[in-house]
Amino acid sequence: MYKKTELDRDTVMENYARAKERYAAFGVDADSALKKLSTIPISIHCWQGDDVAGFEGASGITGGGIMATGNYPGRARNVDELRSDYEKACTMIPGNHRFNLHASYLDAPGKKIDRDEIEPEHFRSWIEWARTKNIALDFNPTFFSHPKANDGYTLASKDPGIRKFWIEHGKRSRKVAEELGRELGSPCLNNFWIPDGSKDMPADRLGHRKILISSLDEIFSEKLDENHTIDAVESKLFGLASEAYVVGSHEFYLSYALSRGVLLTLDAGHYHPTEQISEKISAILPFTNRLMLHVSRPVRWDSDHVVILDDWTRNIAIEIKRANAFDSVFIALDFFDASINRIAAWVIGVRSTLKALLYALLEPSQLLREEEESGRLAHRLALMEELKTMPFGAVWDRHCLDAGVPVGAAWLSDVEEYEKTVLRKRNA
Ligand code: RNT
Ligand code: ZN
Repeated sequence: MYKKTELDRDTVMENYARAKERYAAFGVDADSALKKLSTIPISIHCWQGDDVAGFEGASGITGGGIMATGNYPGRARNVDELRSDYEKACTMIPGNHRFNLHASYLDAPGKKIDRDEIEPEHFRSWIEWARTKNIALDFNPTFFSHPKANDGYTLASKDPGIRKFWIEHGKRSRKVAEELGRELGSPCLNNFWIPDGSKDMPADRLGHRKILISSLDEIFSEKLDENHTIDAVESKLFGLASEAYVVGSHEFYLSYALSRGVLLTLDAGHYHPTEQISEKISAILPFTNRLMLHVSRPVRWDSDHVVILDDWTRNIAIEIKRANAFDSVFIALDFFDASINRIAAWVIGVRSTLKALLYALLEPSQLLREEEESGRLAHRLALMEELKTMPFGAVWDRHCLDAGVPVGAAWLSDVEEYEKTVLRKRNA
């Protein structure tokens, strides 16, 4: 069993000093990398805390082609529990980050507010909470876990009544996002993902896509101040029960985003199994100037496993760094694992994403490019491999120390304690 071991301050500082020299030999300044890392906000999703259940009375996600699997005890069941769980996670995560809400996480106790009735007021307590934490909020309309989404289509439905309901939800979500952004002084990214599609071969692919275009155009027809909110659309390849056809495919939303000037969201789990979104960044950015990412980990399918420091995540960070696009590529997380301690899931996912960013910031990108341009391709490959065993961990430890969060695996004991004293006392 893991026994808590603490690296003392002096050891962290000494290790860092040595690591700094090693990186300096490649022309990389570790101090600047750390400085830069502390300025990059990650949009951390609320839905890892409660298996995407939300506060409308559901005990878990229903429909929509996504699924949270597992029944680890201690899921947050209400606003207060979700907030305190998240606050606990933050004590183990370096940096100041954003919090990403879904419309289904409204705070309207005792009232039944349907999706076409949401108002900024229902998110007032989130604004107050965020203000006291000095963080900004992002938002997502919720087009799943609802009886009106049960037939597989929402905004792309051929039923005018269903369509009208969801268009109203989309419009209202923009008003909420606008208020969150205005009140908290930072543009709220409002991400539209809809589950629409079909289990088996449709007879009319084009029809639904034309309907989706007109629904989205209607939702986005009112111009809102981008200082307050920025609309985004997220594509997908397939979902559970939408295996044969997804209306909002990659080509659909790429074209929509380019022609309408809205933000495009690339989710790491929404492509063919070997297709990496890192490769798409440099292909799309020159045309859009900005992008949103859902960093996730697909295991064989869009399984939304907890993000780890794997090649995929590292490649995403490296591409953003090489393009010097930290201000124009917005990094959000999207995973939900109900089979392990949910606070640990948050901490592992965010820390791993930050590690990937730090790894990228410590890359001697200019040197690699020079080797490439002068045809020394073996050097390029060799250096990329050598970089993997550089004392990267010593720089990461220093980052945690500076940020006042546990160094190394020491945070595990904190999670264990919280599980014992808080989570295990909740009756699921
Ligand atoms: C679903 C999309 C979407 C959701 C969240 C909960 O496949 O990835 O982003 O995971 O909105
Ligand atoms: Zn996503």
